[in-house]
Amino acid sequence: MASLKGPGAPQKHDGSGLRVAIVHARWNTTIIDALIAGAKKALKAAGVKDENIVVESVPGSYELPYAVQRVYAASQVQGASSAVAGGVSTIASGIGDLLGGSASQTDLHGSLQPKEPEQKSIALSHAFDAVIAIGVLIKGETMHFEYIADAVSHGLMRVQLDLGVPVIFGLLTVLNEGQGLARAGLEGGTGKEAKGHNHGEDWGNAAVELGVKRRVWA
Ligand code: DLZ
Repeated sequence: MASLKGPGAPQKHDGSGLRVAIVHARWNTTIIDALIAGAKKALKAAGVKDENIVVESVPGSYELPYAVQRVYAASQVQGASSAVAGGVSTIASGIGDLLGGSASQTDLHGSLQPKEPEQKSIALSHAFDAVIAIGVLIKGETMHFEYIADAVSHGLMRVQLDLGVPVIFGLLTVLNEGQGLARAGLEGGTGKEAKGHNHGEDWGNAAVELGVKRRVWA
């Protein structure tokens, strides 16, 4: 019998004109990586172009609301300046630089050299149509989990309402690693034997649906 859970049969939406950001935490990387892969798979299946999917990371889930806010704001500035310049332009510095991430590095002689920028090319046609925030919180022995889960949930809701951009809630709040692996399609292992539903795919589909509907609702 089909599961009663879930968003029902997937709706079909054309994502070919959308720009989507994925902002993810790095804690619990194995699970995170699978969720990102699932989200990207769904975005691409809906027609979102590779160059219009921008991925940015932060250390932990607690950092997600601020990072989503900044990543979206940076894309608004880029979108506006490219509109003034008359069309689509690209930069080769990566959105990390827009977040103040162009760190310096020390060379062999001890002097500080600017770090080579990552060569990510970002199409600057317009601001992101949706942002997917991905994090995995695993309950420990203290109240830490409850505080972060609550703060991040409220933070992400606030960001999407304040900015008027869909922020897809990709925060898993699980009681143990097994529950996280199962929700990333990694039940039973990380190889070919892996099974289970990857929730990242749902988040990719939700980003496309909301991105398209937002234009209609504007
Ligand atoms: C500190 C912490 C702990 C204990 N657990 C998690 C977790 O399960 N998942 C997660 O995404 N982040 C965790 N963090 C890190 C916090 O989210 C945050 O990065 C730090 O408290 C620094 O603000």
